[in-house]
Amino acid sequence: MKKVVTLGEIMLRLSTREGVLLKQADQLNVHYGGAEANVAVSLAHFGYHAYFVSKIPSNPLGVAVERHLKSHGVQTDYLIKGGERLGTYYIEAGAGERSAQVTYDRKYSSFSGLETEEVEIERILAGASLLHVTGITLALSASLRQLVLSIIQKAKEMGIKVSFDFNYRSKLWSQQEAAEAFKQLMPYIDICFCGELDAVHLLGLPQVDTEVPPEERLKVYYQRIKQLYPNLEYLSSTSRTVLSASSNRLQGNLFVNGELFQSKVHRIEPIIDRVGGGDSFAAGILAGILEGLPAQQIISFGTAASALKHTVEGDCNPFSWEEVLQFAATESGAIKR
Ligand code: KDG
Repeated sequence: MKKVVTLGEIMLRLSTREGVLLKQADQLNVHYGGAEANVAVSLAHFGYHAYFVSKIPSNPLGVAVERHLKSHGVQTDYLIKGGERLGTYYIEAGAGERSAQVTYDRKYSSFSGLETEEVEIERILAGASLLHVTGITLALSASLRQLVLSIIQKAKEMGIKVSFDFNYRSKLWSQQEAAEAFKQLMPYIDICFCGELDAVHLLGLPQVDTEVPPEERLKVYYQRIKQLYPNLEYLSSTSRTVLSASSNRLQGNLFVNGELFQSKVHRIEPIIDRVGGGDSFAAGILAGILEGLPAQQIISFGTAASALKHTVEGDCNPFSWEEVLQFAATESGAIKR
């Protein structure tokens, strides 16, 4: 099985149950999450040797987080131990028209202090087929921006596919800061997860008339991005219509060789937990690409993986390749590995 590498922060997640505000809570549910760790978990469940690179503290929370990763089959050999704390985040559950709220408590985390010199980049990348990083890491510190740039440059040199998910988080930085950092990386990326809003607000593309049908609009954006960055092989995103806190419509988009492929529209109801849905999607798309599936099957698989994630608690997707396949088969017929 192929070796894949993701790099990012894993955090303790503390969440209220539905109907309870954070300020009222006397109990919180414990999960662990972080976009790149979530992708590693999915890829491990799909059968890959998924390595997660990060820095965690040498304390009981560090032990817990490592156990969490191992319990999902993620390889933890490249976890660096040190620093003072595990980043934490809180989720106040939404209900009806009130959406969920995220509160970060992750400043000065072990990961945010990680320096490029601490990471054995060549050893980590040796034998890998894919490196996946996201914009969240870039938001956390200048030293992490340097590390991400160094690792993706080395991956390119070594002929490893590089995947980048914009994952813009407005609570971490401004659009202007993100735009600057993202543009620096774009020339090295093979697989990019970014949507229409990212194209306009982070890549600065002129807005396409909103009268143009959504599918055509997205195609225009993707064509323009591809003109700017011809290195991009795949561009992908989900289009989500939020119907309520517990109901969504979800469709996946994949742009490759100048063509846009879309999944069927999934209606997800009830949503048990939407956090990590994007990471599950990204992992599904990456797995489809690694397996050399045809584009229509890649997008069906990725979107099915995301839809399934919405039905379970926590940030991670625990479904195997076969389970996602079986679910996806209901829409597109058999997908063969
Ligand atoms: O994509 C899900 C992530 O947002 C979640 O797991 C937490 O990584 C996280 C973040 O920084 O928000």
